[in-house]
Amino acid sequence: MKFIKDDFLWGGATAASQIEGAYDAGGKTLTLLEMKPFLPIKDRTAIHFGGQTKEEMLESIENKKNLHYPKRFGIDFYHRYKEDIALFKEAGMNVYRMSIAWSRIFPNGDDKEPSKEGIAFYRNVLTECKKAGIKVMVTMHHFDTPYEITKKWGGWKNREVIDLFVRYAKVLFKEFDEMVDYWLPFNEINVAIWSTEVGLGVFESDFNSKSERNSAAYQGLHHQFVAQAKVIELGKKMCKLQTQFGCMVANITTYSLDCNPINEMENLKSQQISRWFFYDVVAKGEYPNYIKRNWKENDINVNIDEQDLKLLKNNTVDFISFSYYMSATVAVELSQKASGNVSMGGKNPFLKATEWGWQIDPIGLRITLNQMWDRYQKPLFIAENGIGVLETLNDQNTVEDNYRIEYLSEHFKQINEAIKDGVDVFGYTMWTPIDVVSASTNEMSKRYGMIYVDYDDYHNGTGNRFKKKSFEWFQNFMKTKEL
Ligand code: BGP
Repeated sequence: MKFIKDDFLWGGATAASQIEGAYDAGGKTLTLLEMKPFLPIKDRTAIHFGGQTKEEMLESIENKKNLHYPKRFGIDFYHRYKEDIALFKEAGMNVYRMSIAWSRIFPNGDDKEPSKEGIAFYRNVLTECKKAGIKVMVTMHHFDTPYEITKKWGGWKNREVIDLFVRYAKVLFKEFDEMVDYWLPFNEINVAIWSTEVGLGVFESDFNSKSERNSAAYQGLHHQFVAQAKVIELGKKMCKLQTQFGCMVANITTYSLDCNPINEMENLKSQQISRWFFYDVVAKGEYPNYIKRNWKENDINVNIDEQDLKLLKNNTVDFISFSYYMSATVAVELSQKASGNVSMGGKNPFLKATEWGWQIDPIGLRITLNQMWDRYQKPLFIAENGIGVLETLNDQNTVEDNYRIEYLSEHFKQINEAIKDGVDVFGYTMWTPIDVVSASTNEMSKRYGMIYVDYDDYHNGTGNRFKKKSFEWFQNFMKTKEL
């Protein structure tokens, strides 16, 4: 079967804090996640976002020796980007989604001038992509609020952080407009609600009650919505005409566990709160009523002024991007059992799962694309999709990752079907073209790449890159478009 859209963008996605390393080069400061030491994980299927408390993290940093911080080292893309971009080109990628680290541009949040070294590094990376004929989508914030902003302003719960972010975006537009095709102000903006540490640079242990915590999380999120709208407004003035601005939401598609209407209702509510709400605000420019009801019922208080609402309405996104790894099931009973703020949902007996319990569901991608197109009628982009696996190099210095080839090709087929259904989807970036440090587990050994990187969880290894079998498969797909 041949993929039907000729001008479709195919490539890979990475994030600064998981790939770059060189955590203090050019005056770069740390982010909260770069301060998290690696602690081996016992239960792979548990949700690890959030992880340690502020006290545990600070204590372990100050008092213990021999700790390792994987996100500070990444895979040393900072020094090896030329080699990596050459491999991306060789694979046939025509788009690369990367992120810029705020802490490389304004290491202290409010520096008088942006860092020259930071700007020079990204200029080199972007130039390399352009030379390789690869289009670029840049994420401005990928879980990496500088820790200086946490320390001085308390992270995104403070409204003043909006202006700091807009100032940062202004520098990016001024310096890089010519070399960037698509901008995403925030990665997985809904993560702010699941983990204030990851999404907002706010310690989870800063709160005394659930209502206080959730009010701060939604307040921080609102500040990010406003910041995104302001960045779009500014970008439309500063960037070349073809530049497009999108949102990025972590998409958890769910099904009702059975046909009991109370479970279907629970599923609808879960979809509204974990998924539609975020797209509704950035694509329609409105706060939907169901979220206001949810806030009222859960004693959540958010300050939103009239000016903010106007800004959101006038600066909606040009396109919608999302990550899609899995689907899950929802039932009233499961929600009651779920701890914390958000449930990742229950098991589906019809699906297989990865070692981390992520349920593989290619048809769910077609369903998702159709639902989103019906709801928003805006062009769609799949910003992340892939499979994390424990892998080792074999004697031939490769990995026979047939499971990844199957995962990718089954998802590609469902994108093809969605296009035939009439959905306007224009691109796909796999997570990831190259092994990087995992966002949620801090492990190197949760590998997603079609390129293997010789580092272990403690950054032992040569760092050398090796092509897996999926590299060749992807290369061939890009030439033939045969699935
Ligand atoms: C998304 C993030 C990525 C990424 C990916 C895989 O949530 O945007 O940064 O890492 O998920 O997750 P993980 O690395 O936790 O397996």
